[in-house]
Amino acid sequence: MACLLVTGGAGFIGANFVHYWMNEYPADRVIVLDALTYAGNIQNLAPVNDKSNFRFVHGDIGDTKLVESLLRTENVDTLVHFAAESHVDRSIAGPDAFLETNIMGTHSLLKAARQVWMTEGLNPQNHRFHHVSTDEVFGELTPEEPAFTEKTAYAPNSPYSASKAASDFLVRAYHHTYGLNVTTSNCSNNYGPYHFPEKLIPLVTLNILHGKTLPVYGDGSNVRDWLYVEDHAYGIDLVLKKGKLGETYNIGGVNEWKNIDIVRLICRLVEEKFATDESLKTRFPDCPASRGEANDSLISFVTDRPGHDFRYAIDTTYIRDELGYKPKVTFEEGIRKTLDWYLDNEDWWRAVMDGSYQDWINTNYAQMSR
Ligand code: NAD
Ligand code: TDX
Repeated sequence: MACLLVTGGAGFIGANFVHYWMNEYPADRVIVLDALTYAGNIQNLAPVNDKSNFRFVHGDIGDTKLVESLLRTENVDTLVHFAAESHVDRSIAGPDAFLETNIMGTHSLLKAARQVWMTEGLNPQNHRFHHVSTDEVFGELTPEEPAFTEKTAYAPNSPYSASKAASDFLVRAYHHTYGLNVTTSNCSNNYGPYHFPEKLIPLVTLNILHGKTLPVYGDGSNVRDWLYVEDHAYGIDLVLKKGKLGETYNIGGVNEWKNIDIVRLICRLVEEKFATDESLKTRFPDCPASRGEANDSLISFVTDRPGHDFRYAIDTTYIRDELGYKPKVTFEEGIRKTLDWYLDNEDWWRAVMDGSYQDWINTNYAQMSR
């Protein structure tokens, strides 16, 4: 039986990882450490909160003493580090929080792990620090350039990606210098349940339902490689089980899409849903599809993101050949599942959008944080 400390487990990918792990490995113990920033949502963990092998701790990864005490008292052997400031646009508007959490926060975790696992000798051999990172550290590609491999030089372009690159280097340094058992994964764009509606796919989905403008940056030709979030969890699982210490692994969907094509696809899938389910017209009267109109009439090309990376693409040869990784969910299937999830979980996104889940946290987290 393993005991995992999952940082940022109340966020989008972290929560999906917790659900994946507790389903796959029900005998393991999982502790989530999360500061519940605007992006963290305790409701994302509601399905597991009552389990005796789960614990939620409300706290900051920058609190090194708290992390050390959790590692000791819970006898943690595996730390999976998701906690971060993750939205590129916010990093452009205000980089400070990104440097604080993504760089200093990661360093705080590394210090705590080294102290407890190596200096104090709890799990001196059998420990793992897994760092969750992004393909954005490699910078941008032209349409012709080959996809990012693990050997591509780092060239981060936004304050977000620069802060993630710095954290990747710190993780590398703690392995090289101190011998901490680390692995890192650099993943492409994720989508799926619990995705915070400031990011492209949930934002577009919910704006269509409400008949609001769909803001497409620039001319919409920027390209991202999309991966269903459960397939990211599966990739991390393989790295934890079979990955080489000190190694980095790229995880991706080999699934490149122009932003404008994704937006048009979601417009079309919502129209299909409305055509087969009359009740949606009553629930979402402002959606163009409710009046039999085209959803893509909502598209508006807006001022581009400053420094907007043109294209990301991941070469997954290494993780495929070394660890046998292959995504399980096709894009068509994943995007339909995601749309269904948003239609089935209106309470979740309404609370996220009107901020009332923050009130809910204030009254309820004390009971959940134990
Ligand atoms: P998210 O913004 O949805 O969630 C981040 C979580 O971290 C939240 O629960 C937040 O409360 C928590 N957090 C933030 N600061 C904290 C702090 N100081 N202490 C403790 N908890 C804190 O992010 P996400 O999209 O789930 O991304 C998770 C990780 O995966 C990040 O490291 C991100 O860089 C990486 N990543 C994301 C994507 C993507 O497409 N979203 C792709 C590749 C890699
Ligand atoms: O309103 C929008 N309009 C738009 O055209 C938004 C929010 C985004 N976009 C574009 C910008 C990007 O080219 O869509 C693309 C995707 O944007 P985001 O959802 O903000 O994701 P991105 O900037 O690609 O970063 C994401 O993937 C890599 C995550 O937020 C990062 O945390 C992760 O590391």
